[in-house]
Amino acid sequence: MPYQKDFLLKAYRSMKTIREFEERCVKEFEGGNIPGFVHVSNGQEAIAVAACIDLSDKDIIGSTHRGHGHCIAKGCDIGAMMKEIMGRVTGLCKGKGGSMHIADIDKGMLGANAIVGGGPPLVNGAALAAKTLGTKNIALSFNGDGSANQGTVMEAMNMAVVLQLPHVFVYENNGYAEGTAANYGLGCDSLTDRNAGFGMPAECIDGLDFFVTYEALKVATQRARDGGGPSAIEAMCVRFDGHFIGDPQLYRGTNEIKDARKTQDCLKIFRQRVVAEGWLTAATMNAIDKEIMVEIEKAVADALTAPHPDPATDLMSDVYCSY
Ligand SMILES: Cc1ncc(C[n+]2csc(CCOP(=O)(O)OP(=O)(O)O)c2C)c(N)n1
Ligand SMILES: [Mg+2]
Repeated sequence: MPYQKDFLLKAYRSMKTIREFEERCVKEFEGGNIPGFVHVSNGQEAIAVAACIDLSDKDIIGSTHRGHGHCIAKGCDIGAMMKEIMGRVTGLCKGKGGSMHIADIDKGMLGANAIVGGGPPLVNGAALAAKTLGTKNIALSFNGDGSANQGTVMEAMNMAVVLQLPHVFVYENNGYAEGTAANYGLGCDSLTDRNAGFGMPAECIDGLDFFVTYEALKVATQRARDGGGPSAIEAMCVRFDGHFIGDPQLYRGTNEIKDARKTQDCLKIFRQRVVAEGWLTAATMNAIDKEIMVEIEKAVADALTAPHPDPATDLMSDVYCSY
């Protein structure tokens, strides 16, 4: 078999954890337990996991406003994440960041980012540091289709080519930027052609297929590690929920989401493939599902009873960072 069993189990566990974590965030938000604004990434799990599964903690990723899946794929603790999302002091960022600002430097997770297009310039910095220090580590930015049209992203792509940085630009093309269709927001026919125009290898792949995505990422990350410079991968995918939890999604077709959940579910596609190939059994994956549900239940229960930050002591701390 072309993949180790441990690898397949890790990939499935990670994707399924993201799925259930996100579905639970929807419920907790609707129940009033999560403050602010939350963007979930269910439907896009294959890309996050395929991109991160081979990375070390020293390899850096930069995320977006839709970042829970990237954090989980990079190894962040889901208990600490749930506390962060619920604004608790024992959260990953002491409850001060919330859903859109989760960071975990120990895991190489540079941060989610509420600024669309804010990630790639920071990830260029991490890539430049790796190149300058000769660490052989790489940096990877996740980007939405909408963010591709931001000046910051284009500047970062150009700079990455000029400096030949070990930066892999991953585009999660889920068809929408808020309510704007990707093919309306893009001024040319193909994002991938435009990415290639910056002077880096660029390809468009099926982001619903974990294996296709993994193989493409493997080539791009190895190229970066070997000093071959940046690459861009546009992974086509589907956003199962609204732009934010509570989005009425009037801009989508009546059956679009229902159909996508039926026929464009990367987890179902993964399960069908591994069972058909005889690589994993349904029973093994069902057992993992049960374990994940227990972990998520615990993460939520712990978060709900965790203390909030204390304005008297926590409000003015962590405002500046010193190096
Ligand atoms: C600089 C900036 N402009 C606008 C916004 C508002 N905004 C938040 S998410 C978003 C759409 C992003 O779309 P995309 O990059 O495709 O990511 P997706 O939400 O599909 O994951 C916009 C316009 C923002 N947060 N930052
Ligand atoms: Mg999008």
